[in-house]
Amino acid sequence: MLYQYEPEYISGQFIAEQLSISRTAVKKVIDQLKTEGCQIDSINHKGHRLIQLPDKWYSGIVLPTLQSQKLFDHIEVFENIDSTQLHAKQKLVGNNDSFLILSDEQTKGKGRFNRPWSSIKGKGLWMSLVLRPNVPFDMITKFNLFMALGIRDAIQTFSKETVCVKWPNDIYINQRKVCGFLTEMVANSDGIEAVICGIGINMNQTAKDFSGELAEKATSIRIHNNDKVDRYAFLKTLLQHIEYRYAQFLNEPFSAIREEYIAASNIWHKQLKFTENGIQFKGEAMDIDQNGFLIVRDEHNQQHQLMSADIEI
Ligand code: BT5
Repeated sequence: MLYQYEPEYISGQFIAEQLSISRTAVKKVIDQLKTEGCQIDSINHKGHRLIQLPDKWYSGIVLPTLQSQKLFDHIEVFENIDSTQLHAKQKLVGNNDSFLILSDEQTKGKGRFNRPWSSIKGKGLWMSLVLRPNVPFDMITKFNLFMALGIRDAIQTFSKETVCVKWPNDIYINQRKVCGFLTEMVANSDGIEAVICGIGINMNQTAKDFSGELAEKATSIRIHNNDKVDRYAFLKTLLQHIEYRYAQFLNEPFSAIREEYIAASNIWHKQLKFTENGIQFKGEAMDIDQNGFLIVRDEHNQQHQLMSADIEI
């Protein structure tokens, strides 16, 4: 309620009436919120006003923020978890639900090929989205391409600098990675049972939050924004874009977004290093074909059609 009424003051009496609880209970919760780091201005005879939230997800705000979305049935919010992706995979068994898992921190965040994903507390958007598209399993690559544009567009709304897609799994701002995502699936011979899309977005880190290899490789939205990013506004924007791209994925071929995807990509006109199934080669990206495969010409003038690969820029 404090978030909903911000920047107005609301009285303890009003909160108590709305929630059918006692004023003592209201006071207890407000005191608790303050110890958690919520900045609340409380004035006698006037009430309480939210000034600033701490860097954490409150399910009481996430739920109303995402109320209008039609992508999933429920949301689970954690302060700390090993990996939202691992948890999502356990949760999808034995039901047909679509859902979202969010966490303030991951202790074992994973990228592709089990590479570690740095997910420090309160700074990023670490989430896994489980969807149930009724499509054959070879559509997973196409799904990834549509998601990339959705995530890119959402980040662009909050960034002063141009945000690019680095085919097939990364989002970049100025040669640095701001987001990595991966799409996994559970499938049987009839088709896909579930798609699990794990998305890691560096939202509010400052440069000093990145150490080791990330000091040179990573960036956050905040670094390219005038101010700290409002996590709820960003989450809402992201899910609106994902919802739009998911509907597009279900109804249209890749060719419908091919030109947009090519224009959003940052891999053109440069020497790149590719690793595909453990084999490395240098080359140049020439095109993305009608099916989303990357067409590459290597240094021996050989042409490759890649479905997925690691690219070093
Ligand atoms: C990815 O893998 O880029 C996919 C990352 C997906 C993470 C999300 S977070 C929510 C969900 N739960 C999980 O456990 N995972 C998903 P890949 O292309 O393999 O890139 C991994 C590489 O990115 C690492 O080897 C580092 O070089 C770099 N990296 C690690 N953490 C990073 C960060 N926070 N920002 C930018 N780069 C990072």
